[in-house]
Amino acid sequence: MKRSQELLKAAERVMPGGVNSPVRAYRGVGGTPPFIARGEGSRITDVDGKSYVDFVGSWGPLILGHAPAAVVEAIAETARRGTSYGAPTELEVRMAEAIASAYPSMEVVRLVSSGTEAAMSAIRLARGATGRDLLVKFDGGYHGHADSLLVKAGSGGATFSIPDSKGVPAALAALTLTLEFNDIAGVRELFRQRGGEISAVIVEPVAGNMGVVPPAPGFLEALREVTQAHGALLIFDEVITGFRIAYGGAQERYGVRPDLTCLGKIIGGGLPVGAYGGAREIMANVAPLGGVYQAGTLSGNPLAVTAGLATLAALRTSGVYERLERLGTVAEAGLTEAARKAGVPLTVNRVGSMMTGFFCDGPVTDYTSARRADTKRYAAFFHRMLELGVYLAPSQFEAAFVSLAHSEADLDLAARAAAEALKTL
Ligand code: KE4
Repeated sequence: MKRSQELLKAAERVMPGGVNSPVRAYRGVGGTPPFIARGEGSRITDVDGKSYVDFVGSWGPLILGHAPAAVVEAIAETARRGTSYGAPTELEVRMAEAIASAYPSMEVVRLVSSGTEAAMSAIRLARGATGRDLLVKFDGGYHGHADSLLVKAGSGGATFSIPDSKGVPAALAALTLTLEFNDIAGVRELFRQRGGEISAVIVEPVAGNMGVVPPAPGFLEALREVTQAHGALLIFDEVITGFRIAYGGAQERYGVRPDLTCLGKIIGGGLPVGAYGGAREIMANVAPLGGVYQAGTLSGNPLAVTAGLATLAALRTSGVYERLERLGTVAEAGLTEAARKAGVPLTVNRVGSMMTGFFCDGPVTDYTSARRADTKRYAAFFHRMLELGVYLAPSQFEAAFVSLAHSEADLDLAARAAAEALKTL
């Protein structure tokens, strides 16, 4: 840990908390974050030479694992021809076509450079298209750090219990209404009262930022029906779930068609890409066609799009999602069995290759129940696992990801480490 500690000191002198994204500073679990020197397949190695089986996967993008040959080669080959033009390229057409064919609800797509940009743009579009100002999100839902969305946010917000960020004008935050995830009655009641003022509901169809919480049966269908009935748009934030829980994301897995979808992470294959899209007539509101402005110097960047295209191509190989499902099942079973043997209360929520073990007993179905989890116990578990060479998210309120690069041997190592770590709890 010596080199990481030296680097953290240097980093803290020139970056807030020594990091470029808060969750990386380990404030949720304490201790010094290992600085990573390289990644390969399912493993990462830190600057002190310790290697780990990685279940963070850069927070979701690395569904193929680290440095997959096809992606690295595609980036290198593209870079030799140039890195950015600020002009249209064929690569962007191919990416938008690939997204539109995987997501029928996304007839027209705009590429941006992050999930935050995708969600920020989607809500501006919804407000512009409907002429309404109110926005509905769910407690613990995280959609990036745009002002309107940092209200009772998950992820960093959940870890630090700063539901509302400083610097967000009260007047703006007041336009974002929040409900409990999976609370169908609450959604119906809110729309009964104020449906005519609501531009959109934005939801992670499978919550990932309060930890993994699947939609309750009928919840997504109810959102679809209620928004339709009141002329509000339904926005699926599939930045995590897109191409993760099915090639066509949550809208394929649950058969619910949103008006707008946000994508990110996997479609960049580890480089910065985000996207938002929907029906042609809604997207006709987006500049330069319509009056909703959104722009970006590096939107559709050739290197990032190339990495994404190579990743999506690999995900179209037959049997990929069956393998991810099988690996997820094995990972879940290993953790569940380890907790049972150690007599530690643990609730595991999993959808496909994304999962969270909550240190509490009883079901976790929303943000309130997720917050019952024992974060101190999670921190102790986290550090013991790190010592044993297993790299988990440094927060109870995040998802763990299995990739196609994870072997049964990796999962067996993780299960044995969990058994050992849970015993010491
Ligand atoms: P980015 O701007 O970080 O690319 O995407 C924001 C975002 C939007 N929507 C969902 C559902 C997301 O999960 C995210 C980002 N996720 C977090 C952690 N789960 C990224 C990690 C971080 O903030 O460092």
